[in-house]
Amino acid sequence: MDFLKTVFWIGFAVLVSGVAIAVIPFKEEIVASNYMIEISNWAVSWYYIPLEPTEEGFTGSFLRNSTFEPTFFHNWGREPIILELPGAQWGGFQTNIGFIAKAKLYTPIDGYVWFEVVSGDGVRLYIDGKLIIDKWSVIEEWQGANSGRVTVEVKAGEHELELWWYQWVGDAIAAFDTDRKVMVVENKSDPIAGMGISCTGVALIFLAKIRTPSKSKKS
Ligand SMILES: [Ca+2]
Repeated sequence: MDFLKTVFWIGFAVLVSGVAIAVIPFKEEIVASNYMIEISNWAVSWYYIPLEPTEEGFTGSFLRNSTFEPTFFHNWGREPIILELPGAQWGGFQTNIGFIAKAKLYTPIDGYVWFEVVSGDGVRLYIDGKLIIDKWSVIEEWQGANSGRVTVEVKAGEHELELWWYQWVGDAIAAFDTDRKVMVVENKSDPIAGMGISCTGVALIFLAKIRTPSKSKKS
């Protein structure tokens, strides 16, 4: 009898926990919201860099300014980069060139956004001065692009994106991408797990109740 009572109360406790898990939002999940970030065009400053960049960055002489779209993909291959810049009148740099680009980012709510950058060779992405993607190395001539992707928390309001990029050897490629969707943390219950646990509880209660009469008759 005592054993069956115990089974009954265990079943009852399991049932209550199951219902709680099904109903109470206890686990955090990152889900897409309906909000999008806005990004301005990039203001790009180009530099001629005679010396190989170091961990600190690159030093060079300013060439000119240009702009990029909010998200961009430029693959110059081994063609002179200059050819795609409007009003160009200098050189035709295929190597020894870098840029520092800045764009404004606005998000209407706190959330998470992913960014991806591609470069051959080095690239660093900063948000509000904080380094979030670091691919600052010369890749070998025959290798593909250097790329990095990160999901970062961005608070509601305006922020500054800064992109450092350089081309040293081989192909030249520069890209920045994001789907602009703001993801948010949502607390969720787990109805399926809760239902499963509740069923176990109900089964234990039934077991205790069904077995009780036959046992009591025997005793
Ligand atoms: Ca390269």
